[in-house]
Amino acid sequence: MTMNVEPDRSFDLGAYLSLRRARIDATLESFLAFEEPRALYEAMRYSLLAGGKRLRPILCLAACELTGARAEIALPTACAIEMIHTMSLIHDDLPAMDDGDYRRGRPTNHKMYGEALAILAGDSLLAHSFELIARHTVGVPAKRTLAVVAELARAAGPRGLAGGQVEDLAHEGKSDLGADVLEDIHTRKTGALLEASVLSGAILGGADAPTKARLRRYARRLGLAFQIVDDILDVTSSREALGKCVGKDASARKATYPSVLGLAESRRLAEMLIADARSDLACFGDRATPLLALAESLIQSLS
Ligand code: GRG
Repeated sequence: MTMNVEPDRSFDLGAYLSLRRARIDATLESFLAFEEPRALYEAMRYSLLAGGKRLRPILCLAACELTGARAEIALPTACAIEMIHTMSLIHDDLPAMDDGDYRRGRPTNHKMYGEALAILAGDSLLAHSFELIARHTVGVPAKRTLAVVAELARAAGPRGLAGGQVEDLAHEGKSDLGADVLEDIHTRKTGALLEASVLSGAILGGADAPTKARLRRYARRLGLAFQIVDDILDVTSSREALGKCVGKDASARKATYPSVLGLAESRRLAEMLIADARSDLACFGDRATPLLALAESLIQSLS
């Protein structure tokens, strides 16, 4: 049953997000200073520091704070997560994958640096992210750091991003997919990293098992709703508004939520998932305010 959780109207999500983004952007910059080979660092920094909503690191910090710990202890992990996400965007845009030419408001990585360097920039961001967690996580028992490494490696690998992408490519051009297949693809391709972002913050903060289970449910529902909203905006929004190519799903004849369920039903499903995600947080009271507001803002991005 969905519990009604009233949003805290006094919470200024816009101000919260700006502050968090600024902190994450500054830390990302410091974790990826130029070294040799300069061309490789340039390509890595080009996509990583190009902006982006920084949703995943913000979720990680918010989940850490929900446990009562300081967000600061999760900052290296939050930045590592953004590196893994950026790697997936660079690789997703490659000609062998989605063949995108515009991302985060600028030409895609391979358009700027060529395919070889784009692949290596993605690989380097992935490897660098784990080095960052191992070297820079302080004030946390090593067991928690190890659990975070396992959580993120799982999310990036065959059970997460990579596996979801393989499934997605395999189903290209098939318009008769069932909603269950679509859910499986997106749970891995998009949901796994969002889930791992929330869980990593909770693990670092020392969450107990029931807290982790509730946050995992919240993150799963949020992750699926996020992909549904992304699919809807690919149909209804513009390249200028999103900073990335739109309409590509239809031209690649991809099965998406709007193509399988229709726009209205997709929207209804996203709203239901967000309502359920919010009720997963009911027992946390005020400590869940940022996570609640983030879920709410996802639905508002459709209006
Ligand atoms: C090499 C281990 C390995 C994995 C790569 C390419 C790939 C496998 C997976 C693709 C994953 C992918 C790009 C999923 C789409 C997720 C999505 C909706 C991205 C958009 O996220 P936003 O809106 O983007 O948060 P910004 O730019 O704001 O960060």
